[in-house]
Amino acid sequence: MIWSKDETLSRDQFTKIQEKRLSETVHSAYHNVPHYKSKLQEAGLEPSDIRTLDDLAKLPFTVKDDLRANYPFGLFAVPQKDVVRYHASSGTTGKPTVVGYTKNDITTWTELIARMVTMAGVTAHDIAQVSFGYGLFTGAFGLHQGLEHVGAAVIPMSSGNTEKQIMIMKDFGTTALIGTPSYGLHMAEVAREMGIDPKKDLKVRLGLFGGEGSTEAMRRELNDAWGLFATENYGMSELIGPGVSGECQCLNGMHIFEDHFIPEIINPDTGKVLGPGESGELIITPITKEALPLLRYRTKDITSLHYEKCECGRTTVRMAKIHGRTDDMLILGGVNVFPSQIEEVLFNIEGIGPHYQIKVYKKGYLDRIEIDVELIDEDFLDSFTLLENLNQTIRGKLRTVLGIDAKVNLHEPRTLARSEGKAKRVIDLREGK
Ligand code: DLL
Repeated sequence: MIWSKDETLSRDQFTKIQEKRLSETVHSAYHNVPHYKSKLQEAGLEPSDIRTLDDLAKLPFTVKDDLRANYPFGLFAVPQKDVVRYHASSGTTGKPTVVGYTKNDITTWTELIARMVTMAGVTAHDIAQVSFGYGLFTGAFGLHQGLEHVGAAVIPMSSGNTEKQIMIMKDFGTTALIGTPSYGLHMAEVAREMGIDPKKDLKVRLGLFGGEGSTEAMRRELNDAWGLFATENYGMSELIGPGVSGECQCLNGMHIFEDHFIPEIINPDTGKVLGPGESGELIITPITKEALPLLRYRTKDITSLHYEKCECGRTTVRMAKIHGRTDDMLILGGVNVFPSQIEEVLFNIEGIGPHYQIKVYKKGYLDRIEIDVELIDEDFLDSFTLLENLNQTIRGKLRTVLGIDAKVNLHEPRTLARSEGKAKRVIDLREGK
């Protein structure tokens, strides 16, 4: 089922809507946000210079530091009385990035999540367990309101307290699980430890995963562990929260809601706009947000855009899986590698579990990498030869597939830290990181 006819417009119709809404957004930003007025003036632009999609590239980019420099509400385009909700992104250091919503923004968000969950297969018959953390994080509230909007029964479980999650899941008959993919894997493991087979004893048929990267190998693990159908969705607090894009059941990439967001892909080093299918940094201009308009926001997420027809009937452009961030690329002995590529290699090796952590540090002038992985089978521990062979296999695969030399540490089953939200996969111990 398709939630809204606005997901099936012709390219011309999308262009018309985008141009009209882009112009409104630029006007609002210019007249209501001093930061944008001076940015546009510096670039020698008047709002009326931005009329068509071709004009978009004239606009300056917005970056996270612009939000930081205007903390907390400096980029808001509406008076405080019109704001009905605040959220903030966690941010590992310093102050969080604050975002705000008007009543209309909340309505838009709810509508977009309704589209996204419908696309993933959720209907009014579903019982949806939201296992994202409720609070300043946009994940839980965003999904919650859209799921209710389609008529699903929502269990606002939040993250953590995993045994209770499983109990509720069993007793309430949860059919759709909403959370990060890493937490999804952890929950399945806890269920099994409780003597519950997620495939046989639970009714979860859909998994809607997002908020962090995941590979196809991880999707297979999730599908196998739960006996569910996993889809992925993408979003970002600054842009709205979850609800920027999501996969339909054809699994052809994530459909972007183009009547609300204009996507571009740029070369992150030069800023040059790239064409369909080319990989680079995703830039998004939200075109219906009232409280916090952002022009050409640099997401730092690396993906590509695909306009070919999708069998589901939606005509919106699709973005490929995020295969890294411009700031999480590791350069090891001159080889560029993303943590997601390491994950893909690890997940395809038998005998090790899906939990891992990467440590990067300096030895002399060289960057070195150490990967902690976990054994699935305790029996390995009894045989030095088996352990050594497995270690060699992992190192060999990393060398042949990615060209990197890593130290691999094998750990006993269930000993590495588990995530209840976004997994911290990389610990960078190099100075200044
Ligand atoms: O994570 C919003 C969200 C919540 C999306 C729940 C989907 C589901 P932030 O905390 O601001 O917002 O983090 C945004 O998370 O720039 C990506 O790097 C990463 N991210 C989100 N979804 C995906 C995904 C929410 N499907 C940042 N694949 C983004 C890869 C993702 N990375």
